[in-house]
Amino acid sequence: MRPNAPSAIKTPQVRTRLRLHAIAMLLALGGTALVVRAVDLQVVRNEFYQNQGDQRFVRERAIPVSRGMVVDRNGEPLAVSTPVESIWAEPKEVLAHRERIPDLARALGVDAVEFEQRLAQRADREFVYLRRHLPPDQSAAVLALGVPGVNVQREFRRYYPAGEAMAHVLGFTNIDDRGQEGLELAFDEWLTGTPGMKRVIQDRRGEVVENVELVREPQPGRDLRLSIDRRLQHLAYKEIVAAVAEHRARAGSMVVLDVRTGEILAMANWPSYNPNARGASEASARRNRAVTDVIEPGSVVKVLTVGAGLESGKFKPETLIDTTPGWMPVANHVVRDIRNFGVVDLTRLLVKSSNVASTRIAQQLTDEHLYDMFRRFGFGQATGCGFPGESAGVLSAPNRWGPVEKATLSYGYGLSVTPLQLAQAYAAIGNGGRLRAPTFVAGAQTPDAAVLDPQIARTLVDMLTHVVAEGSGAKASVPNYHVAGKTGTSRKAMAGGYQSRYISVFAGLVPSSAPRLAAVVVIDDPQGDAYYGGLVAAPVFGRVMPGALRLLDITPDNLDATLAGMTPTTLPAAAAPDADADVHSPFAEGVQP
Ligand code: 59J
Repeated sequence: MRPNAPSAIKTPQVRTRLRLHAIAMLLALGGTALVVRAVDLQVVRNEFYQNQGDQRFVRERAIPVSRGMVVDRNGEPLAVSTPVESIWAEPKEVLAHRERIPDLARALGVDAVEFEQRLAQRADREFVYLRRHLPPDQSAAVLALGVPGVNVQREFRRYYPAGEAMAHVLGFTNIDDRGQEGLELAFDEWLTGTPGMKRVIQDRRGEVVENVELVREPQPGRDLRLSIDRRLQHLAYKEIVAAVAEHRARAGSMVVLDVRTGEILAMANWPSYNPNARGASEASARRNRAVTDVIEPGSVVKVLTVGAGLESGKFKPETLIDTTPGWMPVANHVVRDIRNFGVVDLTRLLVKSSNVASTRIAQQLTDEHLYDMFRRFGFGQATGCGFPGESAGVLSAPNRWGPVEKATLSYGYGLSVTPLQLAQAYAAIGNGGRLRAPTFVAGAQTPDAAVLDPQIARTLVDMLTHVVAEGSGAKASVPNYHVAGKTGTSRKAMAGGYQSRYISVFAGLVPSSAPRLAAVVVIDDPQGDAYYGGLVAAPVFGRVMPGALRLLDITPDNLDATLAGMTPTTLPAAAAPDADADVHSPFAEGVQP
């Protein structure tokens, strides 16, 4: 201790004062810090913390709405949304309880390490799905773990009770229940509705503590009633599957229309897929071929050529056409029949399916008239049924024709049509010459257009009745009903010309006396011994229609005379049986030009 430094000598009083001073200084400093901190929290960073608090506790939550049901014309379900549960999480919250992750991963059926990585990558998000579309009991097991930040959300999954039979027409939805294909896509807005929105207070586990307000009223999706008859659809699908299998064909389609309304009663295709487990299916199996795929129709369009001939006034039903010797040159081309049919009237033209006679009619018509006839019956234009991806087919304009194009068009080549277009055209013939856009919606009133004189339409139906009664369409016959129809067998055009591959077609109307149903059967590339339309496609019509007529309660027009004591009066007297009516006769080679 040094005497010359008295100031340094601290008395106990002085020491105490200093200590107090220091404490006061510290307190003052601390106070300042607190004030600064408070200002920081309450003023400077107020917004940030308020948001954080709000984010944790006040949330906007969607009020899920279910997608509308699709039902058949009788109200039978075709597409229904079943409730499922999706597990979601706030990644930060879960990561804050890392020790629970292995249990959680096990309950979710995922690898724990990958699961944690995934959460970490999405740590800045507030909402991450862990598993979607779980049955309620499974999601309950996950929730029972009580892991903070793990929540459940009600969602809907589409189920298609008619399975493969209806798959192409309905299409499907994605995991968010939005339409992706088919009618699910075409009517997506109608079916979807609008989810509601509410503001809620929830605790840290995501449980709703309080509903604060309704932000938006939920608008549930609306139901859609289709024109399809589910029972008839199953019948058509079953017979298409059977015919394709029997003839080892590549594909097959059938369309059944209500002649008077244009309603599509059935539309079936093979190959098909399971719409409830779509993952495994190939894209080619998912096409609604009846609407998206085109064929060269061949002979089934000859009835339009005959119709145009009658319209022209140059032909009457009994007008005779000489087809001898069964072929004819047209420019640098030869039009051939399978045999020499000799002299035929217009009914025989259809019964025998003479390419030569069709060509002779076409040669008497102007190009414009023939074109206009095909055009009026809907060829080359989408039908307006509204199906996504519908093909319009191709009908080239007369300024692009030469004599060969005109001739081949008259018996169904050089144009392409969908099975639905063919059915629409036949329905118009059956409907007294009034064409209607086909529709998938029950009770829809689509406008109709007069495209043919009703008298001529009636005459064509009667002629087509002979094709089934005495010609190549015999296997399309239906007990107790008169059937009108036409078979066709077209060689398939591919790179390198027309091949020894075929499309077998039948287009028909029933009952002939007052047609109610129009149906088209297309079997693509039958591989068996039989490939004629009369042997491959017509029998499908013959197997489906009895059930269809019964289901729709359509009165027979051909009851056994002993039962009903009546005979159809609208039909012309049956022609004498024809010695040429053998549809099994081997086809002469060398039909190609
Ligand atoms: C046919 C064609 C191809 C395209 C010919 C069918 C033509 C033609 C060039 C040979 C099989 C075959 C433009 S046949 O549908 O005439 O339905 O029960 O594919 O004629 O000129 O080996 N139909 N079919 N023709 N082409 N080009 C007959 C007929 C028809 C039947 C049978 C036997 C053809 C009675 C088809 C049926 O009416």
